[in-house]
Amino acid sequence: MGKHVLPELGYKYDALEPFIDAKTVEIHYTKHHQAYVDKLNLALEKHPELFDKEVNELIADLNAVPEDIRTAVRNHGGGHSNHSFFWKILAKGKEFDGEIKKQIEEDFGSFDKFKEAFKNAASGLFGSGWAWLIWNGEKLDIMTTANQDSPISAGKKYVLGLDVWEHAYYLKFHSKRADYIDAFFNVINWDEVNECF
Ligand code: MN3
Repeated sequence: MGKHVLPELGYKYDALEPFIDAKTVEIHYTKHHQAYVDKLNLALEKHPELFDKEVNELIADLNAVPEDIRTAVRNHGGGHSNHSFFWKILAKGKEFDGEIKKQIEEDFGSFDKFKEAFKNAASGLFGSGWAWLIWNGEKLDIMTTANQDSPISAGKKYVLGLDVWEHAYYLKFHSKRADYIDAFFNVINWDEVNECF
């Protein structure tokens, strides 16, 4: 498949305003995400046969990645994969509906209880990382990962994820991660989450 490239964002930088500001989306996408792509490609040049694999294949089995680039693939491959998913599940004005709504209400009791649990996990995560809604085939659950680690590397399937690195919110929200998490709940693309689910 060749070198990894930044995926299409699919919307304008200001599409998530006022919840997530245009400048943050622009820098996050064109600088941070691009850097993960570039550094992943740089690492893979040492083992060019690995360019045949999709990024999610690489991070699904990190032990199969040569030791000299394993950490780079974990960090930058994880970063590329996580952000590619993250952009897809953001949109304004999507209704909370469908199968995911039923499952969230079944597993958490109500949307508000789910939101509270997700928010607690995301705001309580020490340092940089991600909060995830995981589907194990029977039940939804919340987990967090540090840095750019992906649940895929732990054999888990996610349907929703939130980047809680400071670069995702600091321009607008400064140190108020909880406010950023509240804002995120206004721009979840539930259509896409239902697709993943
Ligand atoms: Mn990020």
